[in-house]
Amino acid sequence: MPPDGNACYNAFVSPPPVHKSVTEWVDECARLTQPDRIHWCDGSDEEYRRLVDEMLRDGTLLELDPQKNPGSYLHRSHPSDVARSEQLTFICTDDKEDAGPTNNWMSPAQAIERLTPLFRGSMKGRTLYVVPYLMGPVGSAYSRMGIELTDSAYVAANLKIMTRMGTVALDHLGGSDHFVKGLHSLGDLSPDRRFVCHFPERRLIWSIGSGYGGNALLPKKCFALRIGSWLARQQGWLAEHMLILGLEDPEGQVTYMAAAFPSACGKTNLAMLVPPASQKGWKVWTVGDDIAWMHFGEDGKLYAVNPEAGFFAVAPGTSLRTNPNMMATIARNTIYTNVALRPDRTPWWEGMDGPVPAEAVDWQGKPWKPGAGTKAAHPNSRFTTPARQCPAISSRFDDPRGVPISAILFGGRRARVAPLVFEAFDWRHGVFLGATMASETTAASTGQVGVVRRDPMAMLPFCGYNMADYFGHWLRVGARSDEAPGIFHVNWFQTGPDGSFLWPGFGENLRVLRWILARVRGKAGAVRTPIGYLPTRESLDLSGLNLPESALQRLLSADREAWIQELADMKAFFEKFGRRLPEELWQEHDRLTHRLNLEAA
Ligand code: GTP
Ligand code: SPV
Ligand code: MN
Repeated sequence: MPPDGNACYNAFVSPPPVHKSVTEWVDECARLTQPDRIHWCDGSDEEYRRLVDEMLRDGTLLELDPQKNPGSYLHRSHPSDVARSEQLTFICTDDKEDAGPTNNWMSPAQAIERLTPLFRGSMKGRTLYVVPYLMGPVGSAYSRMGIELTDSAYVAANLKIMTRMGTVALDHLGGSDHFVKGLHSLGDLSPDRRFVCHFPERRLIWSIGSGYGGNALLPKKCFALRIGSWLARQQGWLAEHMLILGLEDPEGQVTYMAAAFPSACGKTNLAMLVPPASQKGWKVWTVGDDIAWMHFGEDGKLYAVNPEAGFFAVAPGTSLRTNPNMMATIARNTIYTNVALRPDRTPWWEGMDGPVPAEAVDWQGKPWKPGAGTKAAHPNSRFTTPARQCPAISSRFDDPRGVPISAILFGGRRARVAPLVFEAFDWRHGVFLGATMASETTAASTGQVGVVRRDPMAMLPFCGYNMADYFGHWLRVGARSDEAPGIFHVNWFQTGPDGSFLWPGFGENLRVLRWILARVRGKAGAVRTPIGYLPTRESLDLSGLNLPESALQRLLSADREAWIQELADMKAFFEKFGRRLPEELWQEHDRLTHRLNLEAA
């Protein structure tokens, strides 16, 4: 037990019985950060209400209209702190090569030296919340434990929604000391003193200077993906930036799929898809919208669990038309971050149903009117909402065994080049498709928006180790199984000459899921092309869409010239990894080159 009356803090809520390594670490962090109080979170509803009350009092939260948005609140971040900070995110492995060319690296010693002065006394006058959390279903062999120490009540409240928090997590830990440590402080919120550092060899995360989502909610990207991917390679599983959905056919059979799209590229929307009226009898069940932990079972099948318990999802563009399931999910008990506020104290964002409000308060708290030339909601404004409230939540959401995955989809946001859907020839070619995926950057990360970059498996910002080794791991795990899922590539985002989307997207994406399902069942036609199998016009249900021939042409074919140009960029990307890149990927690159050139001849 930590000593009572320690000079570093003047109030102490005593910890529950835990392994001594937990209390020792909490004590060590408290000596460094010097909070006024320490609060051990039990994860109860009552505790959540107290956190909210405290934040309503100090202005961290504003209450929304209790009739129209019961139990829901608005939080406004510091304007410089509204997206993940990839430039300030570091992988701190002993050997620089283990972080690889796509990650920022600092040595552990250097990171500790740089961040220690920032953490020293950073919690003075504040409360240190000890947040134990469980990632994954209760009772699952695949679930993992972490503890976040944070001086942000907003973070603690978000974690109550996003994870299985408190007592349930400590029960999972039992007497063991196997947990991921995360220390987080808001610091002074200055981007000059902001760092998100990962020490995978020490199962440790240090984050300071940001209160925003992926920088501050350490279980999400920091643990479930960066530390998670490291553990996954050691232990033979996969930690991926993927949604998980169940597609139910008109006979009632459910087939599960996982899909990796980069941030703000449509995972949440696909995971909650509502089929259009034309697709009678079909249904999509949501298992997860952002992260999948996947293990090959003894039967050779790949099983996935969603480590999270809530959704931290993009607000702009969310509407009854695009995502009615999400609109129902957020009807109550939701924390909104950086959206606009209407005069009737309801949230608003660009792309929501109904008229644009004649006046509103924008995400920075300033008066806003249409035509102001600025967005009312920040383009990366989000809401945090319990997964259990989703009308489409899968009955297997909490299944400790996970769900068997029949297809893996990779996809990006690409105005040109990538067709609507195509299938890999085999696992190895599928890994190549994932490894060479490219997408336009979005507002989810600080920096320029709309620039095409290679974002392998949508993991560029999230892989906690050398990506060359990550590709090798993917190649190995799939090669071991005869039951490995089929691998597909999708793109909902091709645009026409006027910049509008060629494909209607959202609910209509069901047509593509149906083709994928038919392919894994061996029941759909396809044409073999240099890049993979593309749907024949007859095999994809396009009825009633009335798409112009020019659009169909672009959606359903591979532009050879454009793909030949891609080859050089893929090669340049691969070359970054030097000799560490698995030979199989160079072979796949050679084969693609050969197929494209043969066709050209
Ligand atoms: P993260 O939470 O950042 O990982 O994002 P995500 O991949 O879950 O993306 P999300 O589903 O929230 O979608 C991001 C944006 O893309 C939203 O503004 C959506 O409205 C838009 N979007 C999603 N699906 C489609 C689609 O099929 N077509 C088009 N045109 N836009 C889409
Ligand atoms: C993403 O950026 O991919 C997100 C939001 O899902 S964050 O929690 O910030 O990572
Ligand atoms: Mn994400």
